[in-house]
Amino acid sequence: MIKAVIFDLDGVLVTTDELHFAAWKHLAEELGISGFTKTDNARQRGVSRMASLEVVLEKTDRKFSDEEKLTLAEKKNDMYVKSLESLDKSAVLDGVFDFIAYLRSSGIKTAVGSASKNTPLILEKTDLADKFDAVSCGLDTQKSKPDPEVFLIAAQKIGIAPSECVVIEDSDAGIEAAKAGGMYAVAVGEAENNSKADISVSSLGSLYRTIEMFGR
Ligand code: B16
Ligand code: MG
Repeated sequence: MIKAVIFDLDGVLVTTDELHFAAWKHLAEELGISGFTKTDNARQRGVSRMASLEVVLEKTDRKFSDEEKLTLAEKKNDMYVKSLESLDKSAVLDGVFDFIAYLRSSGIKTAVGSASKNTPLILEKTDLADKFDAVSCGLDTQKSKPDPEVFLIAAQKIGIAPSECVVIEDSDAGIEAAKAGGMYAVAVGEAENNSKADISVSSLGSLYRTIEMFGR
């Protein structure tokens, strides 16, 4: 029985994945790294800001102290937050508003489970802030995906057992986190080929049927 759906944010609800990529690419170029690609960026999906920075730094022989790494991560975040200034609800992915409305009218709880510490800002700017029963994000957690903490906190906030939650994710780390937390995992977008997911869909549009399949 499915009683809640927990949405990842970046790449599932909104298109901010493109903005993360642009900011990391910019930082990489400033560090003299020219070949920072979408393939590198795919490994940053769902993981924390500091873990994402390591993906960039793997591409240079230069060594950085922990303090310098914090400064670099802050610099990337400043660029990223600047790029969020013009964000509005046009960044919300196709089918999201309709799917959330469907879930809520069916009595299924909704939550966000995102690694991003910018989650409240993004939800506010995209008109999604009042669409969820709870939000769990990088501001709540000590460990990042693939650890299940962010999803377990979301489940706790809405008072639903993990075994009655479905997580929708676009990252391999997120699919792993959902399964480690004892939840159903639906892979979308970039994670579509992840074999650990219970179900893969190309878009949220096909999820109406998916929820029915899980036995509502
Ligand atoms: P921030 P999600 C994740 O969001 C992104 O996919 C990942 O690339 C990013 O490093 C992480 O948030 C932290 O974001 O720097 O804004 O705190 O996919 O878990 O919604
Ligand atoms: Mg994501």
